[in-house]
Amino acid sequence: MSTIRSSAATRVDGSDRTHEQAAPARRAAVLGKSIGDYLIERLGQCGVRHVFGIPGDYVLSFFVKLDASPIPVIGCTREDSAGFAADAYARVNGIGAVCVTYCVGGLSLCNSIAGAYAEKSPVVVISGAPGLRERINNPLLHHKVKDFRTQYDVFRRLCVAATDLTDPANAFREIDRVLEAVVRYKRPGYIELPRDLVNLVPDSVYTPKWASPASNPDTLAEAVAEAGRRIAAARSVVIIAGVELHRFGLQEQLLALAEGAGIPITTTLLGKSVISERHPLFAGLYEGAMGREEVTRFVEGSDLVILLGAFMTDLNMGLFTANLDPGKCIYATSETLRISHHHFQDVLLGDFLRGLAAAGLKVPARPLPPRPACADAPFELEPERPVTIGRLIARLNHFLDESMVVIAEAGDALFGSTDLVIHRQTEFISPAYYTSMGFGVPAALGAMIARPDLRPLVLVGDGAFQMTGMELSTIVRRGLAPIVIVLDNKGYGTERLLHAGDFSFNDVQPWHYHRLPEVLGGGTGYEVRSEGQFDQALRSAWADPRQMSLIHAHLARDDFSDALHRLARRLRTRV
Ligand SMILES: Cc1ncc(C[n+]2csc(CCOP(=O)(O)OP(=O)(O)O)c2C)c(N)n1
Ligand SMILES: [Mg+2]
Repeated sequence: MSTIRSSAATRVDGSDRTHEQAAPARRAAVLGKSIGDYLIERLGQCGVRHVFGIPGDYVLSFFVKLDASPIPVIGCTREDSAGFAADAYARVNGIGAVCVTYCVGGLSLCNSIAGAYAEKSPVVVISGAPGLRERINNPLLHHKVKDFRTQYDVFRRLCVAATDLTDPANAFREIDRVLEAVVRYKRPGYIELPRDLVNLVPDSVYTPKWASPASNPDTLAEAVAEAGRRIAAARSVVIIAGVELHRFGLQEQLLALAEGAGIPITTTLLGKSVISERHPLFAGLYEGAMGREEVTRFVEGSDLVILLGAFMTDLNMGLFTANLDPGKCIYATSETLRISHHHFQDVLLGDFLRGLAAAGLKVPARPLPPRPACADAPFELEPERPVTIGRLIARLNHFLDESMVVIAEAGDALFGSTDLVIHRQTEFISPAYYTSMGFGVPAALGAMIARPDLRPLVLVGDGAFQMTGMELSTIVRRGLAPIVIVLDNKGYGTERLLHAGDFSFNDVQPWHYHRLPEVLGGGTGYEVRSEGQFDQALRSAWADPRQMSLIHAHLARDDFSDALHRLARRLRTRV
């Protein structure tokens, strides 16, 4: 029996295969397998190696099956956290999964899965449900909301594909349809599994078909030729690289094109770290008028801007202050290809990149914009000076190394870290478009389960930490060792800056965050107020890779990063 190749696993092991191709067809017929076993087998073939979640009676028999399978369950403290963990796992591993019980678990997942949809993270959601035989005469079973389809109706809206398995005869086909869409579109998919179907063996024979998307060769050739002519004719060319290059595993193709032709690369905020920020062609983070002026001028003054896998979101494009004339843009994503005002269909992003890289293009060299001052300037520690977000980031710039992954929460953790210099690809994980608070700590769990060799450095605001920071409990239980920095500015700093006035709704209870390890039964806490203390804590945390470190950094209530000041200036007029 041939098997579906794990497209996710290929990227993790560093091979040059991309995620763009869906797994190839498995032709052997399936007979005598239960629906639960089939789902587990297909998850594994798609590259899922762990499932995050919390059990419940409607999903218990499937959990028991998972427990006996090569795909262990990583139990979490809350379902939304499990969703964030699965999302980060998917970003690192190529695909992730979360498994919960009906409605009380599933509906708690909505926000995390909405974020995964918005930011293209391929997460498979599996929910238990009342058995089909239990539903006759519409009884009031526990966890039911309105009718038995309520949760399915919600997830249909949040996912690229959804199924509530109500007919054993087509269950295998439905499972494949959802998984295929998740792999192909890099968006979440939903599979609702009634509890009396888990061990049921359908009596029909099923022959899997797994369609692989392909470019139309003539359209591809025309698109590559037109783009090639424009690149060859331009005097100044720049690439804006977006997050899809990471999701589809196309970083090598990007580098082949950029290095071959000598084209400088900027990235969007969501695409930050899609290439190493130490690469000689890296020209900075492009965020329209919200970003650094030198980078904005460099991009907007170019004759030709090549946007690759970039979402035109408000935060990516500096609240739409980006000044990009479509007439001088090539805009290629997994969903669309536009060269100036010409639109092309049926051209895969990877094929387009490979075609351009093979065209032997060369563009005139030009000086790149200077890097942010804090990236290269030596950091002069001022031991007595109170910690500020700007100086904390500058210190971290000299601390990051190849083994670390930076996870930045929504809030000034994200905006401040736009000035971090990321050494490698995939090293910066953040909900930089959907910007849900609560992502950071659970994401550290997900990233470490996916890649135990990576050490997350989590930057999280005090407000966000109070939402899902208790996922540290799972981190301690599993003996994982992220370094978590709680940026304690005594409340919702971002909101404070957006609207003049001192409102108590922006305050949070000041916790003794550094004392949490005592409650959790593991890890070390550090409380820091000065640069000297921060430096010491960072060094001790780094030297202790066996357990979680929690650094509680006191900041002034009115301390904000430069990037947040720039954002607030733009946004204040709207809120
Ligand atoms: C789940 C969620 N609720 C509310 C918001 C709106 N919001 C954006 S930033 C922010 C404040 C964040 O506070 P904190 O985590 O302490 O970070 P800081 O802004 O202080 O750096 C809020 C409430 C959000 N983005 N996500
Ligand atoms: Mg705060």
